Amino acid sequence: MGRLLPKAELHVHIEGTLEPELVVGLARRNGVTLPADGVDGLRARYRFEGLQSFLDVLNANMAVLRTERDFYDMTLGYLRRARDNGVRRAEIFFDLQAHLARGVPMDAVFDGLAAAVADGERELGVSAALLLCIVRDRGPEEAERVLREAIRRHRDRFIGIGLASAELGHPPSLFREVYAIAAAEGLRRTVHAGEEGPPGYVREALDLLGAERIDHGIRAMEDPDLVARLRAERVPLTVCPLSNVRLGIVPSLREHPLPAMLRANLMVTVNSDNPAYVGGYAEDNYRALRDELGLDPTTLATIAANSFDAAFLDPETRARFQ
Ligand code: ES4
Ligand code: ZN
Repeated sequence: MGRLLPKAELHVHIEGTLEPELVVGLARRNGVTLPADGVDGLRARYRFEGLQSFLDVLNANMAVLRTERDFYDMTLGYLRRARDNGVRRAEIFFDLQAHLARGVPMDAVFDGLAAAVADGERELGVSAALLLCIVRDRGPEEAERVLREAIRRHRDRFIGIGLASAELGHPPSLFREVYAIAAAEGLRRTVHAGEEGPPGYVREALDLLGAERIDHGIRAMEDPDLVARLRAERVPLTVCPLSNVRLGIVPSLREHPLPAMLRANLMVTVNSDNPAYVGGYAEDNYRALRDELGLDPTTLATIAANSFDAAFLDPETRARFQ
């Protein structure tokens, strides 16, 4: 593994790391009936036409997650594969609201995730931390209530929040109060914006939510003034090339804006997003950029260095893991 670039993965949804084999195993263990039979039946559904068609499949498969042990197994499995991809630091989103909505107790989610994070660091040498990901299409009231409860009961188990799921029609401006609560708690703040949504959503994330990073942000390229601002303020963008192609956000890797983003001197990082669904983990994304877009070793090393600069990481921990 020494030949792999050491990297930080800043944009990965833990529910999106559930490989079909584990979905089937957990369904059996928990007596959950799936919408398709077996690994091949599940895989046949992994053809997406936009973000919503992906989210529908992701949410259906999530039904197999019931117990603390399920969350532990999923997360430690991801951390093993991340380590094999050269990941030294992982900042992991989890969809707490989705699990609560299915009747999973909040403690089961946090206990399982946190135990895997601790074991991953000890047994695998991967530094990991959790980002509570607000499910934007469930609206700001529930988000606020769940965040307050998570802070009250599990504040020391997550380092920040994100905002994801269906972007269009659910602008960042709706979540001002949620992000104000997070800021007051000293939580780090990142926001999915400019994946399917317009450049204005990226501006809102920065101006109204105090976003410290933008997840995706590819549609910012449509707005030259915004590009200039992202460059001047060195706002990290957690770009997910294979995800964008597989979800049909961009037609092909050749047409992906990432090279233009690099030419514009934006602070780009490369991430897997939902590796079990989109055809690759962190190193698979780096390799595709090298093999299909011809990015040179210096550029790839810059992207990897950016990932540590953009991580929510104190200097001491960084020195131990980078
Ligand atoms: C997501 Cl690719 C993407 N975009 C927005 N929300 C998400 N949740 C999981 N994957
Ligand atoms: Zn995402």
